[in-house]
Amino acid sequence: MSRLKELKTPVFWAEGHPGILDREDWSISVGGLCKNPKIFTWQEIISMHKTVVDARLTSVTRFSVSGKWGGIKVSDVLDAVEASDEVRYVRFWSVKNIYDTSIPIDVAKREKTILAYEFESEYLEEDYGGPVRGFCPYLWGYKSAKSVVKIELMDRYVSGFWELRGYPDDALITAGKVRDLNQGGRIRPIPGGEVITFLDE
Ligand SMILES: Nc1nc2c(c(=O)[nH]1)N[C@H]1C(S)=C(S)[C@@H](COP(=O)(O)O)O[C@H]1N2
Ligand SMILES: [Mo]
Repeated sequence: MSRLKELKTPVFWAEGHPGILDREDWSISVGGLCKNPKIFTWQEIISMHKTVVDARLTSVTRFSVSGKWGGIKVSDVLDAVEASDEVRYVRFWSVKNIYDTSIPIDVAKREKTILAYEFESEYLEEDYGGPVRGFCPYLWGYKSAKSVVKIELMDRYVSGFWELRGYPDDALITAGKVRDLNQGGRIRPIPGGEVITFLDE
C-alpha cells in the first residue's frame, strides 16, 4: 500500500476519478507566454533534475499530510520553455481538462512548488494525482492540481474549478485547526501560511 494510502489521505476527484492512467505514455504540454513551448514526456520529466521537498499538503477541508514529495521544480519548467517576462500566473490543467487552477508566478517559482511524481520514494498512483501532479505547499490543496496534462503561462488570472465554486482565489492558508494525518488524524492548530509547524509544538 502506498504511504499516502496508509496515512488515510482523502482522495479528491471533484470531476470524477480518471481511472487507470498510463505513466510511460504521460506528457505535459507547456505553452502560453513563452519562447519555446514544449511537450514534456514522462521520460523527459524523470530525467530532469529531481527535487525532493519535505512539505505538507493542507486542504481547506482541514486535513494536512506531510512527507517527501519528489519531482521537478516548476521554475525549471519555466526556464526550459523560456517563459516570457509578461507571465503573471501559471495555470495547471488536470487530465480530462475539467479541473484547472492558477497560481501567481512568484509562488510558482518558489523552491517547494514542484510537479510531483513521487511521495516517499514511490511513484504517485492515480488516486493521488499520478503520474504527475502540481504540488504547492504554500497554498490550500486545491491549488495542487492532480494528474496534470497541460500548463498555460498567462498574463492574467482566471478562477479555476474550486475558485469558481466559492473557494478563495488567493488560497492563502489561514489559521485554524486541521487533522494531522501523520498523527493519525489528531486535530491540531496551525498558524496562517505554509504549514511547517503546529501551534501545539
Ligand atoms: N484534478 C483534481 N485535482 C485536485 C482536486 C480535484 O478534485 N481534482 N482536488 C484538490 C484538492 S481540494 C485537494 S485538497 C488536493 C487533494 O489531493 P489528494 O486527493 O491527493 O488528497 O488535490 C487538489 N487537486
Ligand atoms: Mo482541498
